[in-house]
Amino acid sequence: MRPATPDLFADHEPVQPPTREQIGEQSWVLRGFVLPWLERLLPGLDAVLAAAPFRQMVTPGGFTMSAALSSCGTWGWTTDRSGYRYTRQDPLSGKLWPPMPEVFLQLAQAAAQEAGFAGFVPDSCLINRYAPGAKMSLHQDKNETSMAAPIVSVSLGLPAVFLFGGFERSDKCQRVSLFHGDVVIWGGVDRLRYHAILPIQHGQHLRLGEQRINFTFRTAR
Ligand SMILES: O=C(O)CCC(=O)C(=O)O
Repeated sequence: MRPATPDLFADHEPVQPPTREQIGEQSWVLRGFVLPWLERLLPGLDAVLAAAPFRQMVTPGGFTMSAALSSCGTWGWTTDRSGYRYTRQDPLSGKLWPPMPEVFLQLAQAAAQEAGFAGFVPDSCLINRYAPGAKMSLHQDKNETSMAAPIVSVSLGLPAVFLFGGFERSDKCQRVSLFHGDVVIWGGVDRLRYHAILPIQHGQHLRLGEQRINFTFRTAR
């Protein structure tokens, strides 16, 4: 029998076995991969945000990013008028970025391994918060010292359209719909592919409300 009221604490997504979609020679989407980790992941997220709350950063060009950011791990990705870079300290508090919760590391490593990147050791987890209308413009991830490690990107909350392009800004992009619990991994020959997030549509996610949260795991140094 269906419950009379919806269970606000249940995940809305139907439980399906995780599937793997290849979007590039060394690029994969792991559908629903995060769902079994969620109950351990969200308290870790709360702890990181208590120490390093979301804030909107300014690009070197003087634009305020629509996504709000936080970070954990040894290195946090930051931007201001003087450029994009990784820092050990949170520029807001002057303190070290909070440590990466063990469950974050385990999830990132398990996802990387599933996509053929065994031995991934991220030292940085950028956390992006997108309210409806927020987006991430087309870019390459190239502030890292080495391109040997993959990027592991976790989606939670509202859905998004991820654009996955080529090696030139003008290359045609694939449109990949991402849902709560999906992970995208790209590395190796695909490591420098352009990518973007289209503006998030209005909606309510039963677990995370009116937002999309993304974790981007990288090896910065
Ligand atoms: O939110 C996403 O899925 C992608 C984030 C991203 O591309 C980045 O932080 O560099």
